[in-house]
Formats: sequence, C-alpha cells, structure tokens
Amino acid sequence: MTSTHQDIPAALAQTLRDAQRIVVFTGAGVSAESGIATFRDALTGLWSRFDAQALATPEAFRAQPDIVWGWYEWRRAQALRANPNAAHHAIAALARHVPELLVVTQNVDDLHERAGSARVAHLHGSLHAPRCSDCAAPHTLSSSVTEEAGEGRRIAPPACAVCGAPVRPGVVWFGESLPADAWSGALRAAEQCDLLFSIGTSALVYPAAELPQRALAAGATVVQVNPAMTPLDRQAHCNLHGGAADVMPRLLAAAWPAL
Ligand code: BJW
Ligand code: ZN
Repeated sequence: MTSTHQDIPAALAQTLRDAQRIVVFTGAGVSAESGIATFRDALTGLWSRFDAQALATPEAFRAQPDIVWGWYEWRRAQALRANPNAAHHAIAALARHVPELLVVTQNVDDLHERAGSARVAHLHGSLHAPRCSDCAAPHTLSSSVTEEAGEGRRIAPPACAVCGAPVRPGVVWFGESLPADAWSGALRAAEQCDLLFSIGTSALVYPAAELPQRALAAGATVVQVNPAMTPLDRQAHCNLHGGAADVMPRLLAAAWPAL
C-alpha cells in the first residue's frame, strides 16, 4: 500500500487503534523540519568539502580531531537552537493512546525527549554526552556553544579532566558497537511489537536497519514515513510518502478523530 500525502488509509487507522505494542524507529528525517540537517545533508556550505561518512569514524577523529570536534560543535549548536516539531509531538502523543510504545532513534539530538517521549532508546549516542577518548570519563559541556562553532570551523577538543586525553563526541561512529542496552532493548521490542513505524531514515546503516526486518519476520505490520524511496519500500506494508511533521499528526487524527 503506497499513499500520497492526501490520504491515510482507513485500514491503517484501524491497525493503529488496535495496536498493543508499537515501535517508532526514527532517523534524521524526523528532525529535518526542526532545522537539523539530515546526516547525509549535514555537510553543506563550508563543510561541503568533507564526506560525512568519512568524518564519522574513530580514524578521522584520531587524524584530524579539530575538524571532527568542530563539525560536532557546529551540529550541537544547531540542535540546541532547534525545537521539537509536529512529528516529535505526534509521536509523544501516540504513546498516550497505546499500552506500550518505545521510540528507537538513530538521532543524536534530544528532540524526542523534549517533545515528551518518555521511553527513548538512542542507538547512535548523543551530541550532548561527550566522553574521554581514552578513559571514557564523561565530560560536561556548557549548554551554550562558543561563537567559534561556526560553519567549517576547526575547534580543538577539550582535554579530559582525569587523564588529559582529548574528549570525543558521545556518538557511535562507523565500525563501533552500538550501546548494548539500547540495542538489545530495541531488538526485543521490534521482535515483540505488532506495529513498527520507520520514520525519516534512509534505512542504509546497519545494524539499526535490521529492526524493520526483524519486525516483519516476527509478523508485525511495518509502516514507513519518508518523502523519498528507501530500500524498505518494497517490504513495508504501507509507505506514506511525505514529510514526518505533516504525516504523523494526520495519522493520529485519522485514528482518533475526536481528539
Ligand atoms: C525525511 C524528511 C522529512 C528527509 N520527513 N523523512 C551490514 C551490512 C553492511 C554494512 C554493515 C553491516 N553491519 C555493519 C556495517 C557497517 C556500518 C554500516 O552500516 N555501513 C553502511 C553505510 C553500509 N555500520 C557500523 O559500522 C555500525 N557498527 C557496527 O556494525 O558495529 C559492529 C562492527 C564493529 C566493528 C567492525 C564491523 C562491525 C555503527 C553504525 C553507526 C552509525 N553512526 C552514524 C553517525 C552518528 C553520529 C553522527 O550523527 O555524526 O549515525 S552514521 C549516520 O547514519 C548516523 C545516523 O544515525 C545513521 C542513519 O542515518 P539516517 O538517520 O537514516 O539519516 P540519512 O541522512 O541517511 O537519511 C535521512 C532520511 O530522511 C532520508 O531517507 C530522507 O529522505 C528522509 N527525510 N526529510 C521524513 N521531512
Ligand atoms: Zn580521560
């Protein structure tokens, strides 16, 4: 079933009302309408001479810590300025209508929490929880970002207060393991849910992209929300082609019109 932005299928509204356990799996597209660039669009302007996939690695941080730290401070500044959008709010509201709902996000911002979602598993860490690259001691950043954190700026990472090694962003880079608790909780939820939404993700990065597959294999309904096609289009039961901040509130209104 493929839908344009006009219609929410009645059968989907019924599936939503009947669902007991929902997983909402999100990617960068859910924060796009809050003004946070998606991962694969995050290197615009002065950052455009770099390749996001090459910067998001431990090797890049070791070789060019000031470029990588500067990029993450620029993105942290964007996240601090941003507010949750209608998609984050609709997902938080949805949790109040179903017995069990887990948000599993690949995003490193905290917009789901700021919209009021209580159960959020962060598979790829957080922009707001840096740690020592050597001894892993947590490092506290100020809640504002220095004026230095402009587009394309190199910034030297702070030194760890415990051992002096460079502090690194608290995110999961390519080649690194996902946080064990977040990953095992997400897998369990995907295998036990009756409905999984995959929202605003290119579904290219593994192991996160396995979650919709696991849900499908366990017999769940899988619904995708994305303005573009992804590898999941062929398998999802329903593809809602549109922006998340437009589609998610309409989905909620279709299922519970009295609200
Ligand atoms: C909208 C919208 C709107 C726009 N509304 N939608 C199996 C097969 C192949 C490869 C691998 C495999 N297993 C592991 C790998 C290697 C690798 C991998 O997956 N590589 C692929 C590129 C092929 N995976 C790993 O390395 C992972 N670790 C691992 O597997 O550990 C075990 C291991 C250890 C040692 C050796 C080998 C294995 C770790 C992956 C960590 C990914 N981390 C990043 C960076 C985080 C920090 C940061 O943000 O900088 O996470 S990468 C990046 O991709 C980021 C994102 O969370 C993630 C997913 O991206 P996302 O969210 O889908 O964003 P985009 O930009 O791709 O897409 C946005 C979407 O939104 C688009 O579809 C738009 O259309 C849509 N959109 N506006 C709705 N308004
Ligand atoms: Zn240290």
